[in-house]
Amino acid sequence: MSNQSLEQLKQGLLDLDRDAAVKATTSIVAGESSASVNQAVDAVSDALQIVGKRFQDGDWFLAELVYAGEIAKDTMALLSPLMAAGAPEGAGTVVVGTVKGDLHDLGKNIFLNYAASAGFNMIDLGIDVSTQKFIDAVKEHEPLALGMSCLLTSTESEIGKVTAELKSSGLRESVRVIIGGAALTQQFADEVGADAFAPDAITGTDIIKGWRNS
Ligand code: B1M
Repeated sequence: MSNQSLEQLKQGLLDLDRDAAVKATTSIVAGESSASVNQAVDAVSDALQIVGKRFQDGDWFLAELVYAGEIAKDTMALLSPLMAAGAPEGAGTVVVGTVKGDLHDLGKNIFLNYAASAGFNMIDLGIDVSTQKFIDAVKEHEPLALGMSCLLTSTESEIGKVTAELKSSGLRESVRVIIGGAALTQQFADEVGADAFAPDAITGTDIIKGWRNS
């Protein structure tokens, strides 16, 4: 990452300097920098990886984790409208949410924006979504895919509850299930009977594009 605005964006997050991060993002959004919106999203993700490591290692505390999350949200609010620009119409509906007990939504929202920019009609159930809410949304919207995001190992069992309930409600054959988030793996997806695990938002979008065309 050699671009100055990208460096300033990443450094702003790591210094917990909201003004610097927002200023760098604004300059990228305004086209004053040669950096692309996708590169800016990657810079935010890279910075959050480092934030997570600092928290895990005990170098940063919860207040810093929370504030970094807020700055990331501010920058993503500026980047998101551009990610969705120029979407072709009619790719199909995808219901997406973060599982019950989990409040992380930055990664889910990035997936949501990439998929929306590929023309999918995205129904966002938000965070802390119960099994019943996922099931009700599948009944209501009859989506091509149901997406669940999960970042906490303590909440990953929620995904298995949803796939089990889809099965017992007779809905499992009508919808594909895609899961993503730092806590998850392909092996876990296989265990809970999800159709796919997406390690990142672009792969996730490619997977549902494949389903649309199959
Ligand atoms: Co939290 N947190 N957090 N946190 N947090 C993690 C996840 C953690 C790994 C940090 C650490 O210790 N290293 C750790 C989890 C450990 C574990 O369970 N294994 C952790 C913890 C412990 C906690 C709390 C419990 C802390 C506490 O209170 N003591 C608490 C839990 C609250 C709750 O949810 N109930 C908590 C709270 C928070 C904040 C609210 C402060 C904030 C979230 C703000 C927000 O989301 N609005 C926060 C943050 C920012 C993080 C880290 C630093 C960054 C997460 C993030 O947004 N990453 C995180 C550390 C880390 O992940 N390394 C951490 C960037 C994002 C783009 O990545 O979400 O993985 P990610 O999404 C990627 C892909 O995974 C994929 O696409 C995205 C882009 O390519 N993807 C999908 C994600 N979902 C997808 C869905 C798809 C497809 C692709 O299809 C449906």
